[in-house]
Amino acid sequence: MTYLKSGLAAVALAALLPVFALPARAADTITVRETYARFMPGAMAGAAFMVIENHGTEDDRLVDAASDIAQKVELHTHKAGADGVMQMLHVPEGFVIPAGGEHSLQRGGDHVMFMGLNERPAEGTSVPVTLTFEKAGEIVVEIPVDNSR
Ligand SMILES: [Cu+2]
Repeated sequence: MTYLKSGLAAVALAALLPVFALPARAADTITVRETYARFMPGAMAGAAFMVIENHGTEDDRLVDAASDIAQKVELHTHKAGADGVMQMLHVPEGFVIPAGGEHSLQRGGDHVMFMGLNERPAEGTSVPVTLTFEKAGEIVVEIPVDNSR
């Protein structure tokens, strides 16, 4: 019983600590929904998609993404090159999330790119990703792996 209690206390503490570490504004202004990630066979890379809502009164900007699952994580977009072929581009300045609005990361458009996967995440699991916003700070999201989308 003592073991169970201390175990629960440890779990509760672990659950609370990251929340305290986050700026309060993150939870107040930014909400992330409809997350999913795809990891295609044959490539040690993948991408994550989501809708980011900004409930604040000022525009914010997604400026970085990080995860332990890959050696490199970047904010990317798709753009037609001079030859009309769609190319992926790194967007170091990130994506504006308009005040009172939302911005979608979606197939064929803006996305979070994972390069150099440490191992391929299994279908049905989830991958932790830390999103960094210019004003709201860091938000950790668990993104479900769904290769069927
Ligand atoms: Cu990409």
